[in-house]
Amino acid sequence: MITRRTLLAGTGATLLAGCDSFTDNPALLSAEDAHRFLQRSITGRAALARQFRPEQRSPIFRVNGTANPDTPEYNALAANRFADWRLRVDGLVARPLSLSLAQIQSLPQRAQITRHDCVEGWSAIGKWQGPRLETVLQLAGIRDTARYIVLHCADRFGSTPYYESIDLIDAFHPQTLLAWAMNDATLSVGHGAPLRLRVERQLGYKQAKYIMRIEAVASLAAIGAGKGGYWEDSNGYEWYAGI
Ligand SMILES: Nc1nc2c(c(=O)[nH]1)N[C@H]1C(S)=C(S)[C@@H](COP(=O)(O)O)O[C@H]1N2
Ligand SMILES: [Mo]
Repeated sequence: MITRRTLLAGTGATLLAGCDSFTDNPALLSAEDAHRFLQRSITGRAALARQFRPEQRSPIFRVNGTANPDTPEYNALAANRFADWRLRVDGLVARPLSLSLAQIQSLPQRAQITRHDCVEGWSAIGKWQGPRLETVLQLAGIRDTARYIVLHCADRFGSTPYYESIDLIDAFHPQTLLAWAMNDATLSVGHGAPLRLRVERQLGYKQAKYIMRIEAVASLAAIGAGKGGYWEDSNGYEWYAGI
């Protein structure tokens, strides 16, 4: 009878060459160890970002990237205080949605005070409020073929609208919000009105402002140049910007 132990004993020398320990090669782990290995890897990404006290908020929170989309469509929406704006939720979902700001504000809410880190070398602490992205994705009935969530934004760089994407671990993270309020006030145009993403374990450029559409996809290949985001496609930024 070939047990796991005899199998490993027979092949161990070659299999283990170059490995400091069993855990260097997940393929050699028992089911229980493999489960623990996966659990540990996932726990890292599921961990909460640090949250701060109200008095730790930054007196000045810089506006970065687009400060105002300033397109005719956006200006018309802003002039009416976004009463006519709708968030589209589509792609790999059972029930495509078109949500008003009032509907988004009436969903269960979460608020958190977190630190934003921009790759350009500045950070700021602010309070964000909105429904969890997961709540909206469940409402739309996200399909099990979906692997990524793409955020399509109202502002353009040249002729290209800003876009970003995250995977489902980040999309379902408890601190991943569709924020419509910042520091207890309705989001300003500078900070992404009427709706922006907060994905707190990621760098600044993943925090998409001016969200118009959320698309669930199986692959990023057909989005922009295929690297998952505006800066990823145009400037070689890393798609995974976890911190
Ligand atoms: N739509 C859109 N989202 C965006 C950007 C942008 O230019 N357009 N800039 C990103 C970058 S690089 C940063 S640091 C943050 C800045 O957010 P803030 O203006 O609220 O500080 O938004 C991110 N999200
Ligand atoms: Mo940034």
